[in-house]
Amino acid sequence: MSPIDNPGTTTKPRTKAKTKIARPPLWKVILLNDDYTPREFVVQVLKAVFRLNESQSYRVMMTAHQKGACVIAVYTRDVAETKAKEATDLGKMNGYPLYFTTEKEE
Ligand code: TYC
Repeated sequence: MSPIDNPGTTTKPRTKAKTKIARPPLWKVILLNDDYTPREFVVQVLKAVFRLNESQSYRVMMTAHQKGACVIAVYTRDVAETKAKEATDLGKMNGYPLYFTTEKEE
């Protein structure tokens, strides 16, 4: 607040070094299209692993279906890699080639 806004106050320059905490880099989880996994199965996996609701899941699935890939969400590296593996494994367990990959956000 300036001394004009609030007479009697002034702002001193900071002398003490303030520790800045860098934000951790974020990683994208990307859904890749394939020709075999049923659309409804993709939607179920998106809801279960990424906590998307029905319409968010449907939109992500359709974007991957039409464009080849779709970014689902961003997380810290560990979380992104764990979720991508969990989701890919769910497909594998059901005999589908469904694939999720991760990529560092620039
Ligand atoms: N292309 C699949 C089909 O036609 C559906 C699908 C959509 C699969 C998105 C994977 O990431 C995907 N049954």
